[in-house]
Parts: sequence; C-alpha cells; structure tokens
Amino acid sequence: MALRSFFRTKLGFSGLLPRLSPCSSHGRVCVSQQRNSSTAPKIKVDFDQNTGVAVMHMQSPPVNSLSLDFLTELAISVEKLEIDKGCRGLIITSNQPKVFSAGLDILEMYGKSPERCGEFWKAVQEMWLKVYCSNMVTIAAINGSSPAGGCLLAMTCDYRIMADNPRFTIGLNETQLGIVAPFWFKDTMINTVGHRNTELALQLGLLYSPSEALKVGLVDQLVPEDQVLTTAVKTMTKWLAIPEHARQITKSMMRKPTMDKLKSNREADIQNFVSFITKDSIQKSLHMYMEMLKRKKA
Ligand code: CO8
Repeated sequence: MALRSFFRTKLGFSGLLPRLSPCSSHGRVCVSQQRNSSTAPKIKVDFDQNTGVAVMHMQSPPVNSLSLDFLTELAISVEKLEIDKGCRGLIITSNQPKVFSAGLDILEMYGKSPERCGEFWKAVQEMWLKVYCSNMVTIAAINGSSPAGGCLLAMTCDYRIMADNPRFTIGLNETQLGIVAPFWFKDTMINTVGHRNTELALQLGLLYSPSEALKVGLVDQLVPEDQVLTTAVKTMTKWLAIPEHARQITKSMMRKPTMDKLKSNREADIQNFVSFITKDSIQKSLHMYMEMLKRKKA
C-alpha cells in the first residue's frame, strides 16, 4: 500500500496538504498561517546506508513549531525509516538557528474549529507514538531552545545531547501559557527525570538552562554548539554496538506501559484536548501569550 494511502486509511490522516481555516481577525495570525501553508518540505532526511543511521533535520522556519503539516510529515518520515530494515538509528536535529523546536504551533490551537483541533491533536499523539515506540535507536541533537512540545519530542528519544549555550532553554512550560500538559507528556517526563522533578517542572512550567537540564537528567550530555551533531553520530555508534534484539526488547519493556496508556485512551484524550483548548478562557490565555511573544520581540 502506498505510504500516503496507508496513513490515510490506517491512521486516519487526511493527507499532507494543509487544510486552512478561515483567517482570524488578527493580522499576525494570518501571516503565520501563510507560513504554515508553505509547501516546502519541513523535514530533510539524510540516510547513510553504510552506517544505517538517518539524520532528520527539522527545517520549518522560523522556529520549527509543530503544525499539523509538520507533524504529519515527521510521522511519515519516521514510518518510512522504521520499515526500512537497513535503518537502525535516527538522529533528530534542527536546521533553524537557535531553536530545536518551539513546541506545538500555538496557531493550531487558537481560533480553530473543534474538528480541526481534534485532527491536530491526533497528529501530536501520532508523532509521539511513532518516536517513543520506535525500534530504532533515537537521539535528539538539541542545538537550540526546546520548550513544551519541543521538549516532549526530545524526551521521546532514547538519548539527548544539548548545546551548552546558556541562552537556550528546555522544559515543559505549559502552565506558563495557562494550559495543562496532558498525562502522556507528564508520564514521559516522569520516565525521564523522576516524579519529584516532574512535579516541580510541570507546576512551575520550568524552562531549564542546559546545565540545569543536565543536573536533573532532562538531557544526558552537554557539548559545544558546533559539536552537537558529531557527538550524536559518535554516540549512535556506541548504541548500535549493543545486540539489537536485546536492546529493542528492553526498550519496549521500559516504555510499553506508558505507550499502552495512551493507546487505550486516545479518543478520550482527543476529546479532552478539544474541549479544553476551545474554552474561551484558554483561548484568551493563548492570545495573551502570543501577544507577550510579540512584545518580547519588539
Ligand atoms: N507556535 C507558533 N508560533 C511561534 C511559536 C509557537 N510555539 N513560537 C514562536 N513562534 C513565532 C513567534 O510568534 C514569532 O512570530 P513572528 O515572526 O510572526 O513575530 C516567530 O515564531 C519567532 O519567534 P521569536 O521571535 O520568539 O524567536 P526567538 O528565536 O527569539 O525565540 C523561542 C525562539 C525560544 C522558541 C521563542 O519563540 C518561544 O519561547 N516560543 C514559545 C514557545 C512555547 O511556549 N511553546 C509552547 C507551545 S504549547 C506546546 O507545545 C504544548 C501544548 C500542550 C497542549 C495541552 C493542552 C491540553
């Protein structure tokens, strides 16, 4: 079955082309919707057949925010690599300066219909399931800031290497936007940094500097900015030297309960998200947050 129709029929994706909602009255929103509707590939994959390692470059300007199109492209790229038996390792990195990923595209959650919000959330779930449950070794080469969904994407990998630049931050800052990280974001973080650190991080919406992130175990290694990718490639060699079957079973044993929890609650989780995000008070918080981002820039 062609991959595109596989995604449409098995996963319920509606295809790669964006479905744009009518432009909101806020000029800024319209501009960014145009940005999201760009047909340029948002993901570039370099696969080295000799080493069995693929490097996935996120290249969605300006900040690799995870829009519906972006998430769909990412999930399809991971799926393609997953079914290629020659591919054993995946490194995820960014081609955007200073930013790994700004997390979920806020414009996908603002002023959208419940149907569109549901479609978006399904794609967020799909991205997480594809990467968290991958049989491949996955390494996040975090060469810039990585808030919220960007942090989730990094935590979904097996190992995290971050650029040692104090201007970069990483964390699940959802409460700062007036929203609540869903249970599987929380579970992924608990599995990474433990219960107490997660409680502090989530309630306070903490964004950690690289050294703080290393201290709590949110990232595994810090290296100079220009060595993030080369270190990821070297680290991958070590991981790939472990007997593959044993490593894969071990990974599955560690992650399956978390994965099963979402798998058996997907529809309810989508409904929760839609009813939460479309509330007037939450829409207002998102609007204020976007205004704050704009003011910060001015
Ligand atoms: N979505 C959409 N647009 C964004 C986002 C985003 N997440 N982040 C930044 N942008 C836009 C900015 O508004 C700006 O737009 P414009 O050029 O039109 O003014 C452009 O990208 C560039 O942004 P900056 O000037 O701020 O770029 P910097 O390089 O100075 O900073 C940062 C980059 C650090 C990434 C900064 O942009 C930032 O902090 N962004 C916000 C990140 C954030 O808080 N993301 C949270 C998203 S929510 C999420 O991921 C999980 C939600 C879970 C939902 C659960 C509900 C139940």
